Amino acid sequence: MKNLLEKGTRCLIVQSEFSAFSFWNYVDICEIVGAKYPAAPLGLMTVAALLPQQWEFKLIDANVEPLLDEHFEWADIVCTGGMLPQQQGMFSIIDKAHRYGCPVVVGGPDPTSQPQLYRSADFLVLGEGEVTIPMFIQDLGKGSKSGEYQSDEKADMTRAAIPRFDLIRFQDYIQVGIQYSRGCPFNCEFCDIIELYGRKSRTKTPEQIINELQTLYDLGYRGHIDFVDDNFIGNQKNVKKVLPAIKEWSDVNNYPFYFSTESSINLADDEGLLQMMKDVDFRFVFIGIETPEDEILKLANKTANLNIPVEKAVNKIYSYGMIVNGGFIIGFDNETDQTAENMIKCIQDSGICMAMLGTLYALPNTQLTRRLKREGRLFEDSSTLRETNTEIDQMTSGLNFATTRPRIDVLKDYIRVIKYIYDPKHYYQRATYTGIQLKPDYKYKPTARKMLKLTKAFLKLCAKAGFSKTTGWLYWKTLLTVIVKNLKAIEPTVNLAAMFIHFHKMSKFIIELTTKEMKSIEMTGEEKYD
Ligand code: B12
Ligand code: SF4
Repeated sequence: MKNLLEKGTRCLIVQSEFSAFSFWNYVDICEIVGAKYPAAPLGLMTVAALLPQQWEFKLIDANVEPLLDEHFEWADIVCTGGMLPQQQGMFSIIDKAHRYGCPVVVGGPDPTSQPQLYRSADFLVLGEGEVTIPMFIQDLGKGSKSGEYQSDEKADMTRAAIPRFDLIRFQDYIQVGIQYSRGCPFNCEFCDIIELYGRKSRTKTPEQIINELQTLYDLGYRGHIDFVDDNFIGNQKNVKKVLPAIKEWSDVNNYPFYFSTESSINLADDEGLLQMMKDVDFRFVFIGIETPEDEILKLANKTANLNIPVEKAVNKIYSYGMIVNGGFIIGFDNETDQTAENMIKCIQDSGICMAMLGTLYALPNTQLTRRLKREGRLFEDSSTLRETNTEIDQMTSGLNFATTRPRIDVLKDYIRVIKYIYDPKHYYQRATYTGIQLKPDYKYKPTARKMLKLTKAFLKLCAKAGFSKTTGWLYWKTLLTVIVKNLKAIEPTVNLAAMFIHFHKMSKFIIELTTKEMKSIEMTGEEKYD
């Protein structure tokens, strides 16, 4: 067998496919703007940067191009990794690579959380690649044919490698990710971030971030960059150092990028920080709101959100030009008959269009999972995905445990909220509200070529949403209202209007699946449900 550490070893890196019905997989919007998938596979580009650089790499993202037999014929070694919804995809890549006689290396969040499921792979490289990939390479050099590598050590982000952005085609994606920090200081019961990455927010240095921006710039990338951090403001001291550095670099380079990220809701308390984000053109921020009910937040230990009026916080962020996308959860212990109503009011009053409402999912290796297990409530095989067509993300595969309220009531509430918030009239009401509140000051200006592409996309959108029976009138009314009341916010409002195409499709799918599940509970009876 070939010594795999040799120069020229051909390494196939595969990102397996996500379901088209996932909340995050807005393929219709990709089609309108001429891309194939929303987000580039940052984890695997990072892995490529950590593997021996004398190797030859091919990164195939099955979300943007088909994975072919010839790719396996080409390869000496295959690497794959990913999250829970990619489980079946990863299993089939392992099988296929073996059929072609290639050793397989797996890593990433799901193999790290449940390595027992991936023992058919030759090498399990778990946890943070910065720590475990060197262990794997060392073993490979000694001629090992298999191995499992895990470490309690957390990666020193100040020594992180620049991801191999050169391995993808930028035009396939709407956004490219970069990572500034890992970990989060909070301690929410259902969260696996703190288990995987710890409660200390470890950051890169401003110089590293500037180097990554410069690399993307030199490779010709322009446009949307997503900071994929678990909580961008988790290290408040450091984030205030990196933002001025980004501003200085952007000033010199004429603002070639605009940004989005994830943050805890206390962002709204810090106007200085909000201004710094506005100054470098942050346009979207995803916030885990989960529920507006303090009693439930307390039980879930989501202390960051306690006593914070959501509508006020969201409005503050709008006033700095950033659209708020929110994560919401139904299915917590302590919920009542009022929960659905409270949730609807919170989403509608704050104008959050992109409201990702899921049922509570006890992710493997979380405090919640351990508690439910102790209480005898966690279902067996609760985190093995069998039905790839229906088990997509927590919007369709949550509640993997016995609920305190009757399960059927939780599901009824779930459908009720989804139906309400993704009803065209209610959705467009929120888009109008956000469009009026938002105070953007966009710095990034697309090139003439990109502008032409965007104009084409806008016309396509007008044809699709503006002349549809369901949304036609609402679409034009929203656009006109925002043109009259807050012209500066017309571009983000158009984006929100576009996203409805995806949410409409996705909500119908969720309602259908959940209704089926409810029927099956009615037939089998709640107590037999497992
Ligand atoms: C950005 C992001 C997304 C983006 C983009 C995803 C993409 N295309 O890459 C979007 C928004 C689309 C997304 C969606 C979802 N996500 Co997500 N996402 C993230 C996030 C915040 C960052 C991912 C990232 O790029 N990290 C930076 C890179 C460098 O880290 P990494 O990928 O972990 O890779 C490192 C190691 O894991 C390892 N590694 C990774 N792969 C491999 C492979 C090999 C061979 C080796 C050796 C090592 C290795 O080495 C890398 C360097 O250390 C993570 C949280 C996190 N901190 O990672 C959640 C996370 C990965 N997502 C998660 C989940 C559950 C989802 C969703 C199912 C629902 C949700 N929570 O939103 C959906 C499903 C996606 C879909 N389309 O169906 C979970 C996964 C949990 C699990 N146990 O599997 C995480 C951990 C967060 C969470 N708790 O919600 N996600
Ligand atoms: S704030 Fe978000 S990332 Fe931090 S512990 Fe809570 S759920 Fe996890």
